[in-house]
Amino acid sequence: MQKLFLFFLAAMTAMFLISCDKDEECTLTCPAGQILTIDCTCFNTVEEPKFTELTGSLTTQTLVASKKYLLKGQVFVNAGQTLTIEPGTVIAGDKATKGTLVINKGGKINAIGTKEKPIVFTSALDAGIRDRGDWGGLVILGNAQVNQVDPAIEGITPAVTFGKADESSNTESSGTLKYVRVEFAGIELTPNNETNSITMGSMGSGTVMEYVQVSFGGDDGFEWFGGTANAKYLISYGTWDDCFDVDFGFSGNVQYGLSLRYPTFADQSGSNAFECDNGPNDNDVKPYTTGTFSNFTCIGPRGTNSNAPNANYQHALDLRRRTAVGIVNSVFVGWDRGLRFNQPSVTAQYTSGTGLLYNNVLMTPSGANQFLGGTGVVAADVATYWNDNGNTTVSSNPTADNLTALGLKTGLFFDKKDNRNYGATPDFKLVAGTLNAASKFDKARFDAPNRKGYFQAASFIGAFGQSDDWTDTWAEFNPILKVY
Ligand SMILES: [Ca+2]
Ligand SMILES: [Ca+2]
Ligand SMILES: [Ca+2]
Ligand SMILES: [Ca+2]
Repeated sequence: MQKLFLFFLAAMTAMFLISCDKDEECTLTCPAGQILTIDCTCFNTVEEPKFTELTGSLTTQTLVASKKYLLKGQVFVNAGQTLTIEPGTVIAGDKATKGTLVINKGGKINAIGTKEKPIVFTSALDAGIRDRGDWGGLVILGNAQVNQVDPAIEGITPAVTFGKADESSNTESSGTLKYVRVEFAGIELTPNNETNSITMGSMGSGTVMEYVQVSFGGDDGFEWFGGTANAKYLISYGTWDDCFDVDFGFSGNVQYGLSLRYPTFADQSGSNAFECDNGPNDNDVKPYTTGTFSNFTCIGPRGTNSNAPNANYQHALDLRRRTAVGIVNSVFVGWDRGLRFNQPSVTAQYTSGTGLLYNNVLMTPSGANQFLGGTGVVAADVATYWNDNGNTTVSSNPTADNLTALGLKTGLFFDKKDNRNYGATPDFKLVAGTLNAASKFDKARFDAPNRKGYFQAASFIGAFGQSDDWTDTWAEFNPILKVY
């Protein structure tokens, strides 16, 4: 566009100069897509393509920061191929063809950005008009263990299964994602089936995933289906369904996570900070979903008493169908409903010590919605488990006084802000308050071979202490207006 503007400027100047000299008639007629220039020739008005298109199956190659890329349709990186992406590269997803990037089993993605030059997967639409569901999303599949038989991600064609029943590929690597953002993903691939911003099916523990933000997705922010991969420093921002969704026997470790909810939209399936299942039904299949999440700060949709969130909002923690996830050293504020054990099988996992909720802080209004039970679960048993395992409850909506007492800053909720107007550089660092207490990793769970040594000591509960805001520089909190 700038090129065109400069041309017109030059043309106007020339026209002025020439009209002063001579007044010759030009009778040339230009074809469609061209305009007549002052020297009586036709000039091509078609701009150079903004994007380099990526389609079909990609062979091993590097995407460079000097170009912008467009995913058209479902784009695969198949076994034996590696997609490398330079720091600062922008990859957009095409809306009409539901652009989606699928790293297939045995394929790899090496998207290693830097704090100053993150790699951005985003909408192909211009700043100001981007929205959730502008494209598919990022799907990464591997061969690590899963508790379902040959599961597939719905809507991916040709259908690709992921995972193995055994542990033989548990240390596999699907590559590295570092300083990466995924924005406006979540298009509906098949009816009522939106993609997550990032879907991980049986990713192995050799995969590295650190500093990854998903924003304004049309389904879950991050969803794990089985696998053993670990991650650190995740942000789920303004997503539609669940911030963190865990299924099919995922057993990895994740430390430091932030989620922030926009109050007026949520999914009909019920939007939760964590929605965790062992499987699609309550069957007793192993390995159990024992993934362990430590140091999460989950800021819910209710910023003030007077700003009621969308009615599809549900729980801070919705634990379902025999799940046994570990959630520790984390804080949940701004959720009208607290913790639900949805089946008796969930209660059994936690009371037996297979699942673990430990050293967490939950701020939620007092009453029947603080602790909930599904059919056959007594809510009082949920409360008993919580209270007996070193967890804390603050019985309140997130009032300024109560947030300050915890050490949280009070302006961190979306509350009534426009969704394009969250602070550009929010500061999540704690101030003095009760969250300045040591994270604890002294349960038997942390002695398991796949966990030992993974979690870092922290002098705080939640994702941030007083000295470091790890979202600085690379994360983007106003992506709707960001010009790429
Ligand atoms: Ca989902
Ligand atoms: Ca979900
Ligand atoms: Ca799920
Ligand atoms: Ca949900």
